[in-house]
Amino acid sequence: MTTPVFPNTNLLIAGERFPASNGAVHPTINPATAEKLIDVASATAEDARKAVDAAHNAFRHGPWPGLPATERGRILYKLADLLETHADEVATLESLDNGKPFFESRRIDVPLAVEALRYYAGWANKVHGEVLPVRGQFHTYTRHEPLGVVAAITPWNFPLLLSVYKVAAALTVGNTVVLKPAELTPLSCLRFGELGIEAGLPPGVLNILTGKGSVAGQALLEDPRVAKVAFTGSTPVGKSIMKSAADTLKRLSLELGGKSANIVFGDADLKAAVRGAINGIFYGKGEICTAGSRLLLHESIHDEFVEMLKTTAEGMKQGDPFDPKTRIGAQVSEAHMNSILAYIAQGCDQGARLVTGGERNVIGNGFFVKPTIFDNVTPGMTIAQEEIFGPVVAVMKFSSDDDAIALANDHMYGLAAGLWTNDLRRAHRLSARLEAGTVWVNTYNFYDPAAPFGGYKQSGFGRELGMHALSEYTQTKTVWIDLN
Ligand code: TAP
Repeated sequence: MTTPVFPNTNLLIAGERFPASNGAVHPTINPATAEKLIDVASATAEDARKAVDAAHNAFRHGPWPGLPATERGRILYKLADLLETHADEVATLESLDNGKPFFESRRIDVPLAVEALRYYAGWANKVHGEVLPVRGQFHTYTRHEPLGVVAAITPWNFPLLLSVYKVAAALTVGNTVVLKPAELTPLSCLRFGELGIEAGLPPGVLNILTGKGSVAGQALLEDPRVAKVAFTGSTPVGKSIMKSAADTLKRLSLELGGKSANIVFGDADLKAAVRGAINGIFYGKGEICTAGSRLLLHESIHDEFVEMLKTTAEGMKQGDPFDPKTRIGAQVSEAHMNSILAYIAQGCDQGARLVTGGERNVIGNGFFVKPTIFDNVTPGMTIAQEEIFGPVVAVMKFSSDDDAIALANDHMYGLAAGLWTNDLRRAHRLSARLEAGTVWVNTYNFYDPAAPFGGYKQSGFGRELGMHALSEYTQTKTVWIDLN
């Protein structure tokens, strides 16, 4: 493990560091050992107002929105380069704070964040308006203008990556940002803020407000100067954010929970599908919004598949995130581990068959839950309905395409789905019928900054990534000039 270099853990506001106005701090904990890492400033509502002051001032009076677009792009490219240079260090912070294997944060989280920055840096000078063919003697054109201050509120499962998605898209078109990372995992975002200053972001363009969502986050929602909230998190908090944002009519994008169906047909390449099912549920220790937590198996391959799944799950090394052999890390907190264990108990109580796992993995004091497979799950069971956000998969059987689609779609969430089949016609036909924002065919959990991502139904609305996300951070102005 690279020796951790902790970032400055004060708030980053207007390019300067401040403790919380009341001096409050909260500890961040290493989930793999239950030991404290470091104390981090816990922002008050007053601090949130100060951060919005800074972002608003930077938007109204600072150079950022009016910079030549190529120059904004250049600074974002520089930020990407700096993040790449410091990838070991930032990935170390991410794994220490979140408990995910270092090979995931180093090979996936940080490189994807770098790619997203470069992707949006490239868009900086490609967003422009149009001249309109209106009636009469007018020169009429549109401008795609930034919104102003964007509050980005992010969860603990991909602390850096989900923050960078929002920050990169918002900044490239000239907005300023107040980023409120999850209280449990603030370190990588604090380091990112430092790199932002080094890259040349003017003061106030990117402010980092660590602390509680119910205090600092809520204050951002209530501030009329915040034009937009970009939120990733749970569906219940997303709903409360929508209510709070209504008072000042903020624009919103909400990336919320999921209970995604990963569907394996009888004609699939079973070895590949097992790998996909394992990756679908155990990558990120199941703390992934797109987790393939409902595994639907065709009856013809069900028994064989469950056996293969069990053998693979039992062979996965769990433990120290910095051991290169580790494939499954520690759950983010003790409270979250206990919530997963409570869901497992409900699964047993409601009659699902526990195939493997089902208990805490006692490794020191870490918050480890063994990879868990439940078979004979029925759609009404709690483990088939609720997002567990842990390494727990619910296996269900189906007999026909219609049956599979009904099982998959009959759910309040619609974030993602997987299809495993060698029948191309079935793949297209069913992709169209699935009520999900992303459908993966013969792959799972694949992402790219060019591919838009977001939910159907109660998994939220708005899209991150791709060119589609840019319209979430701009507003269109029409200018009429009378030529007479
Ligand atoms: P939440 O509890 O919803 O928290 C997300 C963020 O919102 C945190 O920064 C949190 O701060 C803040 N927050 C909480 N209450 C708030 C309030 N009243 N006002 C403003 N901000 C508030 O989610 P989580 O437990 O961190 O993450 C897990 C959830 O995120 C899962 O449901 C998962 O599906 C979802 N998720 C979705 C996606 C996509 S892309 N759809 C991706 C990843 C995760 P605190 O840390 O202080 O609570």
